[in-house]
Amino acid sequence: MKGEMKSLLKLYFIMGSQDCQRDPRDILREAIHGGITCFQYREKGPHSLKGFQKIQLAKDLQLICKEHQIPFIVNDDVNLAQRLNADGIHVGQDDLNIREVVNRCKGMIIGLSATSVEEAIRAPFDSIDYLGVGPIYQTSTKRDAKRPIGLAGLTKIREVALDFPIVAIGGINTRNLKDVLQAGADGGSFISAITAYPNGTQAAKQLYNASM
Ligand code: 3NM
Repeated sequence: MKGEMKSLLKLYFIMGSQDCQRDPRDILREAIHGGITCFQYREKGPHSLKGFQKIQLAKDLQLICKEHQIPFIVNDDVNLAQRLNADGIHVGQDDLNIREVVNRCKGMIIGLSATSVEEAIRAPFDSIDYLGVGPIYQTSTKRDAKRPIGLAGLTKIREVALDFPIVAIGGINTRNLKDVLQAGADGGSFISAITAYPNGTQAAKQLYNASM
């Protein structure tokens, strides 16, 4: 189970409409063809969709994931994850109480963010499936991101998490992905390293090559 989770985390693409200059459906299809292993729908922050439009886009992206057997994980919104019967839910430390999420999302993949060793130590390892650790590097994608913890911070969290599945986040790209994996992450997650490029397939392929 842990091994399976780790392979799903290898190339973890995250986005919402606010991250896309073109149709998010096209970007997701391209990224899947380029080799991503997991997708998180994160419709959040300035210019994000609300209400019906958010749900409609979620359904479209979920269908694309289903067609290609890629796990569809919802960021933060437990109601949406339940309504769509998503494959998983990812929550941060400031989002809902993790115990409540665990109770409400039985059977789903559950991801929890950790930005420090202290947060990682407090994580309910037997009730969740993976930790999202970061920001590793500076990111301009999330306005309220904490200070980067760097590779040293990642390595410290790896030490306390033993062999628990970890995906790294924040400023990860083709140039630094290998370092992040060597510092202890099982995979990298990305927004701008895919959405900022005109060809999502090529961007994802280059990330895949950089991970090898
Ligand atoms: N969460 P990019 S950093 C969504 O540290 C998100 O928890 C972060 O975007 C955290 O790959 C981040 O473009 C943004 O840097 C990641």
